[in-house]
This record gives sequence, C-alpha cells and structure tokens, in this order.
Amino acid sequence: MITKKVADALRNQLKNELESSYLYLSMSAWAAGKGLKGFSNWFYVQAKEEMYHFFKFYHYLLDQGEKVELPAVAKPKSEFSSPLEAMRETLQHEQFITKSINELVDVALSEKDHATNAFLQWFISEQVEEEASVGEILDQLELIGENGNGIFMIDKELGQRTFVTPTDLAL
Ligand code: OFO
Repeated sequence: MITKKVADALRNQLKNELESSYLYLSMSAWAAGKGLKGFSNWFYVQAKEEMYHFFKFYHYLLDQGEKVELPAVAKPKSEFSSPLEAMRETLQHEQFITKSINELVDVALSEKDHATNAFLQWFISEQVEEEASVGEILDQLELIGENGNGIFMIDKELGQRTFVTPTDLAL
C-alpha cells in the first residue's frame, strides 16, 4: 500500500516518461527525414527505453492497487537545426527527468515509503547512465562542429545501438 501523495507523484511520472518517449520518437523521425539513419536508430531505441520506463511505473502503480489513468501527452517539437541541437535538447531533457526522479525519492522518503524508495533506486542509477551516454555523444558532436565526415562517422556508430529486451516485464 502506498499513500495518496506517493501515488499522485508516481502517476505524474507516467506523463514524463510518455512525453520522453514521444520526444525521442519525434527526433528519430526528424533524423530519418534528414538521411541520418544512425541518429534515427539511436533515438528510436531511446524512445523504446522510455516506454519501458513508463511501463515500470504503470505496473508498479497497479501492483500497489492504485488506479492508472493515462494522461494527455503534449505534441513534441519536430524540427531541429542539427544533430547537435537535438542531442543538446536530449541532455537537457534527461537532466529534467533526473530532477523529477530525485523529487519522487524525496516524496517517498517523506512518507517513510521504503518500497517505493527501493523501486526508484533503479531509476536513480539509470539516469546516471543516460546522462553519461548522452554527454559522451554531445562531446563528440561539439568537437566535430559542422564537419560532414565527422557527422557521418558518428551516425555510423549510433546505428549500432540496439534495444535490449528487458527481462522483468513482458512488453
Ligand atoms: Fe530517459 O529516462 Fe526515462 O524518462
């Protein structure tokens, strides 16, 4: 059993995760339209990972006997000036998500909710990884600037990313 305060905070995170997935899917479509297949693949995998995050919150709420109502999702931005801009926005978005996860932990701790705190620890570690991997790509993009060969090389590398099917949820 979880308190209403915790349940409401977790329900709000459903929206954040759905909007994350939607944003990255939009970036994937934008990159595909620009012929950046590798970037498109990377954002597509990212969109799937965000849906997995959404489902983790969704199932946790249901497992705790809570009601789940799906939120309205805002239309994501669909035009970017460059891969650099898209990746900068990705890092900013992930920093926003990290903040939201930290706030969720604060709510769980203030309610002495150890189960929810334990559940959220996976996301705390995940955000460190996400910010680090996006930061690495961003550093490379800032280094090469407008260099077409450099973009081509990074695009090839990002095309290698694959979605690892989670073992804890049937998706
Ligand atoms: Fe990118 O971590 Fe969920 O939202």
